Amino acid sequence: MPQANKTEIIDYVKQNGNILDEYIEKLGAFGRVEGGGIIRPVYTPQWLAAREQLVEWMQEAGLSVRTDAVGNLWGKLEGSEPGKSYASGSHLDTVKEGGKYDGGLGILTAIVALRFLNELYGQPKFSLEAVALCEEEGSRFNKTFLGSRAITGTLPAEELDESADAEGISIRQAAETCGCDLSQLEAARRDDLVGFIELHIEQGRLLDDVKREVGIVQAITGTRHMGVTFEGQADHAGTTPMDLRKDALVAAAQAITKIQAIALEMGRPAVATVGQLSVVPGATNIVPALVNITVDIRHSDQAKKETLISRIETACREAAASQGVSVAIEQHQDRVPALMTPAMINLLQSTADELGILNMPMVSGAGHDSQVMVEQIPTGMIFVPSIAGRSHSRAEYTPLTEILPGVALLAQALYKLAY
Ligand code: HGY
Ligand code: MN
Ligand code: MN
Repeated sequence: MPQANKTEIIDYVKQNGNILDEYIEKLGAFGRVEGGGIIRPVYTPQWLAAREQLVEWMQEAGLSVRTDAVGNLWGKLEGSEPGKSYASGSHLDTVKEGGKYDGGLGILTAIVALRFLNELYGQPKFSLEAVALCEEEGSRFNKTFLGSRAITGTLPAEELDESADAEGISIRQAAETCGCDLSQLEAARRDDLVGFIELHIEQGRLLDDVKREVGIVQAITGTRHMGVTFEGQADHAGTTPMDLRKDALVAAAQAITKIQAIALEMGRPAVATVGQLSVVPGATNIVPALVNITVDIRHSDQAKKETLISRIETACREAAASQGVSVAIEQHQDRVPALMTPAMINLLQSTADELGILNMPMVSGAGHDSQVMVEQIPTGMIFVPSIAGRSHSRAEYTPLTEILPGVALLAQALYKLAY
């Protein structure tokens, strides 16, 4: 068995890694809108077309390709010893007007790493798989991690019918339009996966600030998503005295400023974000009757996350009471902080050191499929820098020169695991 020496992988990645530039540009074109952001929610035509393009690149890499019940796309480099696989990948969907690296880069680097290992060393002992996870962002349905939860057997079938998009289309209906056979949901569970590594952009500015080449993720923050509805009373804007109103929007506005103050007061890494707000009936001359907001609450310490949630819920109730309106709080999703697998952290850390790749331990403020995968599969994450920390924005950017060290680390780690 040829032994991968340190410079071989690095040199090969340097010589051949520019294929990633082409892949990133082409994948980013699926769903690109005026101005440069990408809209590629799961099970949309642009999502399906992007997946078709990945099929081509996986086949060019010498991988055998298949899709599972929820539309995850798998490219496999069959090992000489059947029965267990190591996988690498990330999510194919994007946020609204997102960048071209979030998720997509993890898929492309997995394909390229397997292609390079295949070209350098041929068949591995254990199978290696690149995976395009169908959905992570929750940008179409208010359910997230559909792909990784199907793989870990933590996506209950009823969820496929519980959640609908803005047009009232359920997850099941949308998936079936893309040819998914959801009767096989159980079979999407992968008990033969013995390791998962996700390469992802940092989406923060630490690596860029301190000029480290890669981050070795130790833990991923815990996240709570909730919907808060303030219900007041629609009234005439001209004839209803200020002291007799039940104005749902004033209540929401008070709650929003309190939410920000609470998270600021708790201090980093506490964060809380009101990302969506809708007003009904939503007319200039009508006192707002119904206001919906979404709140994204995160902390890497579970107890502090619970405190943050409880203080924010209290603030919403107090704001509602101050305006004489009612309030309803609905939990959309909750993930506890996830520690990456120590053996995977050690593998990535030691391999980065061996390859002379400047690295540092990091906690992720962003959620990732790895926090789901790690519940059942030894999992590790590699971060590459985000210039100026920009992400979930068309300004998202990472130059190829700052991606390639992560690719070399990924390839060498997978080599150690599977050859
Ligand atoms: O929201 C997140 O942290 C991830 O991008 N889904
Ligand atoms: Mn994202
Ligand atoms: Mn992501």
